Amino acid sequence: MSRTATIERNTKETKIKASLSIDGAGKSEISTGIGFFDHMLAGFSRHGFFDLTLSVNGDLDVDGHHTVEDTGIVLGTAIKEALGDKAGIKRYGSSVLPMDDALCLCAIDLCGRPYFSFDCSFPVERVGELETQLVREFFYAVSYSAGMNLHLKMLHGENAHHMIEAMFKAFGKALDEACSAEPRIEGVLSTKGML
Ligand SMILES: [Mn+2]
Repeated sequence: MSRTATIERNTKETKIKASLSIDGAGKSEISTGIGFFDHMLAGFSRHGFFDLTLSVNGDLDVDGHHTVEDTGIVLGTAIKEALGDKAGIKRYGSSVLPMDDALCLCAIDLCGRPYFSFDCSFPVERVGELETQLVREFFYAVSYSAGMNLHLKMLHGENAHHMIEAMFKAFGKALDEACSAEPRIEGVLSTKGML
């Protein structure tokens, strides 16, 4: 059974098409109109071994908010759809990822309930065309759309490019672990019997 999802979402603010394969090779084709955001999503894909095709046409004449938030909604929805009933997966995943001065912790529980914790403040307002305050909006949208507990904590960081990149890569690696198979599990890993 292939763990893939294709999502199309159109509003007056954004038009988004996305295809995600959980069991990929880390290949991506990403165009959001925000170069630095593309670079971050490619890092998520590469280091989590997710194949991701993503085309976003958003109202960047307003600002980047709708584009980044709606991309998070679509990615979270794709993760949820692709995972299906989550039988046989580890469910929990975590990563502490360094990138030079930056050190980011990411912990995930694919429990079906959204919970979001974000402990990070950036030293600058934007990196390239991406407003740094939108990073939180993106991951918040991913967490509630996928129905996951998501904790992100910057343990150290000075350079915002490194900090954000470490965060996206840590998220990719933690999610890869949470989605991966655990052969000792029969059914889903929950005493309730469902995730
Ligand atoms: Mn970089």
